[in-house]
This record gives sequence, C-alpha cells and structure tokens, in this order.
Amino acid sequence: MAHPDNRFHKIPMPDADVWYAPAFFTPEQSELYYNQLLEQVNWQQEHIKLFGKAVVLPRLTAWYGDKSYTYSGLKNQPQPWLPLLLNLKTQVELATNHTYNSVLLNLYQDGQSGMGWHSDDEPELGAEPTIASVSFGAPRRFGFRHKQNRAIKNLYLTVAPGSVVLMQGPTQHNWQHAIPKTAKPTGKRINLTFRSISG
Ligand SMILES: O=C(O)CCC(=O)C(=O)O
Ligand SMILES: [Mn+2]
Repeated sequence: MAHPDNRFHKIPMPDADVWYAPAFFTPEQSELYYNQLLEQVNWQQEHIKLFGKAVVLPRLTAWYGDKSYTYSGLKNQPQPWLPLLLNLKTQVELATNHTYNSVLLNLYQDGQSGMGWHSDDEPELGAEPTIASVSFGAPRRFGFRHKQNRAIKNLYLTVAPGSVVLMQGPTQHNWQHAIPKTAKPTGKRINLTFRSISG
C-alpha cells in the first residue's frame, strides 16, 4: 500500500496503521533543526509521582501548543508555539494530511535516557489518535509490542535523524511503544510527537 507522500512506507504490523519516512528531512535540514531545537526549546526536567514517590524522568521534556493537557493526573499549560515548531508542524501536517494542535518534545541525553512501554491513549487524544513522531540527533531503537497477542513478535525500528513515524487508526489501542535504554555509547536525541488534543 502506498502513502500519498512517497517518503512514507507502511510498516507491516497487524491491528495497526504505522508508516515510516526514514528521510523525511535532508541531513542538512536535520542538523539545522536539531541545533535550533536544542537552543530554542525551553527544556524542563520533570518529576512524576510513581507509587507516591517523586521520580525524575530520564529525559528532558517540553510541551507547546494550543490546549492544556493532563499528564500523570496533573493539568498542565502548554507554552506558546515557537516559529520553528510551527514550521515543522506545517511540514508534517501537509505530508500526513492531518492537523495537530500540540507537540511534546523529548530530549534524550544518552543511552541511559529512554521511555518505557506505553500507549498514547489518553481520552483527550480521541479513539484513534494520529501521532506524528519526528526525530533528530542520534539514531535510537524504537520498539513496538502488541498488547493482547503475545504470539506477535515485538518489532524494532532504528529511528534515523530526520525521520518521521506516523501512528494512526487502531495502533494505540493495540500496541505499546518504547525507546529502550541502551548501554551502547549514544549521543543526544530530540523527538517531537505532534498530537491533536480535544477539550
Ligand atoms: O522518543 C520517541 O521516539 C517516542 C516518544 C513517545 O513515545 C512519546 O512522547 O509519547
Ligand atoms: Mn508515545
């Protein structure tokens, strides 16, 4: 099956609708955006409450957008869009034929910085969320694991700088994803997930 934007190819996964564009941006654009994001984004070290204890997230984060969002039971105000983020948002919107009103940014400092298994299935994302995940900086492994059927093998993509992973349809309902920690020497990586939040 083909995507209207020929940079994307479909990842063969049952009960999911996932597309990957390994070279959505050129290497030159990717390096420029990486440096600009590192510099311009108001990166925060967040803590979450896990079993009543304050835990430092193993990455820096930032939220930009139009709508407040609930995260770990807290209502958070996003920061107003930066021109750079609006520029990236527009390029991703045109290619994915979908509009987004917020972006979560993650800065992974090294291989010990990761993200555990989860689905992006908060009610304010709707029943079938469309999420466009853009990567810059060091390549990392991006894992998928089926939620119901243990006979289906986990699937791993190495997400390249300048790449986009598009997750839509039933993907969040049926699969989890993660950025596993790694002992390999690993440089900094920036990821942006463009989302559409209601309410
Ligand atoms: O860093 C990534 O590629 C994944 C980020 C992610 O899953 C999220 O922000 O929900
Ligand atoms: Mn996610």
